[in-house]
Amino acid sequence: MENKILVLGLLILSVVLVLGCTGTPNQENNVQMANPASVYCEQHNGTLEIRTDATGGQVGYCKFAGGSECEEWAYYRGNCTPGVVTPGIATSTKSDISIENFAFNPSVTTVRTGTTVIWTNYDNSQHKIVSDDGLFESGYMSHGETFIYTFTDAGTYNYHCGIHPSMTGKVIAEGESTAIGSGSTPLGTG
Ligand SMILES: [Cu+2]
Repeated sequence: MENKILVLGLLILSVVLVLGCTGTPNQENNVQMANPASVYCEQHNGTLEIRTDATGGQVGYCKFAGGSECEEWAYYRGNCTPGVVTPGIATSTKSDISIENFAFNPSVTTVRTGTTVIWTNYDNSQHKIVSDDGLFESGYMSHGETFIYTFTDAGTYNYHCGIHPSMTGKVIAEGESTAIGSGSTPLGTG
């Protein structure tokens, strides 16, 4: 008789334990609360991109129309600003120059100010883009490597290959300056 009560008791106990476990599911909070920096980024026409860093932490980056980006909190605090602002320009602001057969193609490129020029080395030989006036320098570019430079001010920019002096090219930038300087209009007021 005592044994039966004991068995019954154990049964009840185990049922209670099982119910106890399944009755309180581990509720995961999947609701992502937008943080102020993320909201700030999107209010200023940025595109938020969440990346996972080396330690597995998540870092938000705010990407801008000009192709530049800021870590979202740095942007929120004003420690980082978009690199290039191209107000009112909706069409392409990129221009490609290929390096092929020891020549820049096209050798003369005319762009609007604010255009990012992308050089790509299609040769197996290394090349090195060097601005004649020292404004920019690519370093050694191996096959398939690219170098980019954004021309924010109007002007004629001659450049050459730092390895092969016979290779020359020219970028002519036309239009108003798109450089961010002191006294420029504040970003994202609309
Ligand atoms: Cu070269």
